[in-house]
Amino acid sequence: MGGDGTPSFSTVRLEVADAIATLTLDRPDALNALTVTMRQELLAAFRAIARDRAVRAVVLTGAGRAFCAGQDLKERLEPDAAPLAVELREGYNPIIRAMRALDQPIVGAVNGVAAGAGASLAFACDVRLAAEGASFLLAFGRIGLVPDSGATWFLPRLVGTAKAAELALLGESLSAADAEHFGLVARVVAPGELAVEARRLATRLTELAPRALALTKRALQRSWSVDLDDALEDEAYRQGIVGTAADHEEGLAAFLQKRPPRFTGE
Ligand code: LHQ
Repeated sequence: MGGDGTPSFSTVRLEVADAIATLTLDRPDALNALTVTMRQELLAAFRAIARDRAVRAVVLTGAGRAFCAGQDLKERLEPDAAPLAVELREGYNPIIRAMRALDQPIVGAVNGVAAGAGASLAFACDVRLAAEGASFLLAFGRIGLVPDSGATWFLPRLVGTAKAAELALLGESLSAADAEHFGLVARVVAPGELAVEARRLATRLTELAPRALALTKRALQRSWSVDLDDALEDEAYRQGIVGTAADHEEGLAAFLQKRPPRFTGE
């Protein structure tokens, strides 16, 4: 535990400042490949963020030259490695679920290669920025596996079915520029600018009404499994919740008084 109450870990770094939690995958020598410990710490970090009402936005990034190279393949060779289905059900899937269930929006700052389950982690973020030179690699097929950790769900929704099939089946590297072209990342920035730009984006998110953001995140997610009628009703339901909240009143007052709103999450 850090001095400010923020938990400390050995393979991920969690720093909270100015309502932003910055979560850094931190095994740079192995391109931030995911070990059992790292997955446990990553999940614990997301759970700590979920409990911290002071955090209004999250930045997920990697230390060193990679975002994340996916499963640590060396660890897979250890005699006590769990079967793959168990690793997924108990190790990976809870992380993806925690990211999607998180009220606070997650900005993925993809600083370098995002491969295998590392790409899935990037896909599970709400908004992605990439550094020039970053890339996405559906590396699963190269080692005789199928895409996992949500990749088959996120990818067609992010880039369309045709491009998703090409990326998933061929497993070729997608450059940051192409990722922007296909809508996989919001913007590509110079490597030296990525952290600043991600923070700037996160700061903008911290200035918005937290409950409205959380409900927007859920509504977008839910939209994939409902028809238009259901989505219209769902929007009305959610608007009924945030429409009676103090933050909506504050938003209206700020508009009329021509000043920036001060949202409290109430
Ligand atoms: C690594 C890794 C790595 C360990 C680089 N592990 N050390 C799988 C199984 C279980 C359950 C759930 O789901 C999954 C999902 C998956 O994630 S499957 C996909 C796993 N990931 C990959 O197949 C990617 C493997 N890595 C690569 O293809 C390359 O390293 C990339 C393209 C990412 C980067 O290439 P380079 O820039 O040329 O770097 P490098 O290959 O030289 O790697 C640098 C170091 O990082 C090196 O270590 P060393 O000690 O030799 O310097 C690599 O061994 C290590 N590393 N990825 N996944």
